[in-house]
Amino acid sequence: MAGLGALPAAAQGDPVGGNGSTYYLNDEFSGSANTMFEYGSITDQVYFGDWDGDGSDTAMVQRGNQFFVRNSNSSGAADYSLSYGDPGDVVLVGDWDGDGVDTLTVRRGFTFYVKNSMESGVADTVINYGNPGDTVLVGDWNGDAIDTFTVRRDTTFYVKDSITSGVADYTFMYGNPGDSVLVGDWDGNLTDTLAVRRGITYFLRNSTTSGVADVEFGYGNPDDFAFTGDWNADSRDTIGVRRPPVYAPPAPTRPTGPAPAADVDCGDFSTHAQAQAWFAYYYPQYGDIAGLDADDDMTACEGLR
Ligand SMILES: [Ca+2]
Ligand SMILES: [Ca+2]
Ligand SMILES: [Ca+2]
Ligand SMILES: [Ca+2]
Repeated sequence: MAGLGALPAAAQGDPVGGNGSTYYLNDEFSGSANTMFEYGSITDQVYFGDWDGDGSDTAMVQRGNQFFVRNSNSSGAADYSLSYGDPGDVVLVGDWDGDGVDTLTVRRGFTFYVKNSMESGVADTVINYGNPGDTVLVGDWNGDAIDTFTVRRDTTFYVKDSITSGVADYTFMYGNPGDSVLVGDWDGNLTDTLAVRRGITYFLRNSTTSGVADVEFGYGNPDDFAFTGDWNADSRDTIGVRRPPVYAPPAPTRPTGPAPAADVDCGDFSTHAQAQAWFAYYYPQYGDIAGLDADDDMTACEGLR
């Protein structure tokens, strides 16, 4: 195991959602944050995980099929980047092999392409689970240090304890159909369980069985976007929030459908501004499909300046 012998962190494996570049992490089930930092841009897709196996979960942003990883919960630039999957893929984060390091899985429909290293390359394991429209949660439901998938349908959770194709190992019910659901190891017993969030109130449960909340507390603002992880490497997961800017810009217009033909080049634009606008429109969904940014600095067609 990498790191200092700390227990593997168990972050929520889904994207954080929302917008904003300011993050408030809370190490207790209390009303006040312990840590605040800025990372990435306000429209980035953001994930939290333990990328270096030191026991604490930190941020990663996704732009196209590139992932920019930060290993500390402080303001600053990415420590490294990698590419995985295709631009527009939704990824899940977890420790699929129990080595204490969180890595990526690309989900396409009900097929999961599991990768066990934070390196560019092809999947290590491919499985099928659930239906294409299902909501999927990631956690270590049985305490064997390996994160696996649970499918949510309304208030029923279909738990699978291995990275294999097949039916659920068991099911349980929690919360209401419209609840926002979070995953974490709230009590430090090595198993992940659920919380639901209603406004600023969090209802934690410490077992994957049907029943009522064990812990209830309030944190943050109603328009925050909540996520979970172990911020201080004490092997207990707690809540963090992503706070929208005071004047949130409208969500950027995104292209839909298949990528456009990539036979565009810098000679097709008369100004740098036109080339940059074309690049900025397609890049988040499809990457640099036309090769306008040969030096990867996010500035297209420098020659037109
Ligand atoms: Ca791992
Ligand atoms: Ca497990
Ligand atoms: Ca637990
Ligand atoms: Ca913690």
